Amino acid sequence: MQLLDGKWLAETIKQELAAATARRAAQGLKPPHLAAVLVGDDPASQVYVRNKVKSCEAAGFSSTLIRQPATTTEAELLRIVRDLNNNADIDGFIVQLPLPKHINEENITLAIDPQKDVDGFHPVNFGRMAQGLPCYLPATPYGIVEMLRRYDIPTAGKEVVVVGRSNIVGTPISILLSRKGYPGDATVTICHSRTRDLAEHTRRADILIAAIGKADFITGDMVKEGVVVIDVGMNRVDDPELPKGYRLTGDVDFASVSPKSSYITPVPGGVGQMTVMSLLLNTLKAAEGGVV
Ligand code: L34
Repeated sequence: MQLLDGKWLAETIKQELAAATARRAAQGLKPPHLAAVLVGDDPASQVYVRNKVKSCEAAGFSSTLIRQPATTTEAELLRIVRDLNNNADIDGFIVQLPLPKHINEENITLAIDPQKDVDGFHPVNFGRMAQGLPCYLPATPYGIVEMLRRYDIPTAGKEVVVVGRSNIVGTPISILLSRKGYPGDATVTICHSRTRDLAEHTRRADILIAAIGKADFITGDMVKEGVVVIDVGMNRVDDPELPKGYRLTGDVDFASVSPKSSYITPVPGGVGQMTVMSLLLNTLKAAEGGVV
C-alpha cells in the first residue's frame, strides 16, 4: 500500500506556482489575484477558506477574503458577485458553499462570470468540460486527476467506480475519467443512493472514488485486492477525547481498506489539499488570460 500524499504534492505544486508568479513579476506582471466570499460561520468552511488564503500567500498570489454575516440576503450576495465580475483587479473568485438556506446557490453560481469562475461550477464551464473544450475544471475533480497524473496511475481501460453523483464531485469526475486521453479512457460506473447492491459494483473497481459524505462508509469487504482508492470524504466525527472535540475522517474506513489497496489517499492530507491547489492553478490560468 502506498499513500497518495496530497500534502506533499500540494507543497510541490505551491513551489511551481511560486516560480510562475516570480516569472510573471520579472516580466512586470502582477501576481494572480483570487477573491473568496464566505457567508456565515460554518466551521468547516472557515477552515477550507483559510487554507485557500494561506496557500495564496505561499504561492505569492494576492487574495481578498470577503466575509459576510449569515443574514446576508441573496440580493446582497448577487451585488457582491457582480462587483467581483466587474473588478478588473480580481482574476478569479469563488463563493464558498454551502450557503445559508435562504440563498439559492444556483442563482449565485449563474451570476458568476464564467471567465472568473475558477471553481468551474458555472454551467458554461461544466458544459465545456463535458465536451473537452478549454475550461476551468472544478477544483476537487481537477485535484483528483492531477493526483493520478503525478503518481503515474494508469486509467485507460480501467474500471472506475464513483460513489456519489453530486454536481461538484461525483458527476464531473465520472465525465473526466471517461473522456479521451490521460487521465481518462476509463470505463466509469456511477453509484448512488438508489444503486442496488453497491458492494457488487465497488468490488469490481480498479479505481474507487468515494464522494458520499458518510464517515467510514466503504469497508474492506467492499473492495478488491490492489484497488486504487480516492477518498473525497471530509467528515467530522465527535470525539470528546480530542482537543478539537472531533476527528476528521473520510468516506472510506482506512483501517480495513488500506491493507487491500495499492494506493490510497489519507484524510486529512489527501484530496482536500489537492482541491486547494487546483483552485490556485485555475487562478493562475485566469491571470494568464483565461480559458473561456
Ligand atoms: N465554492 N465551495 C466552493 N468551492 C469548493 O472547492 C468547495 N470545496 C468543498 C466545500 N465547498 C466548496 C472545498 O473547498 C470542499 N472543499 C475543501 C477545501 C479544502 C479542504 C477540504 C475541502 C482541506 O483543506 N482539507 C484538509 C483538512 C481540513 C481540516 O483540517 O478540516 C485536508 O488535509 O484534507
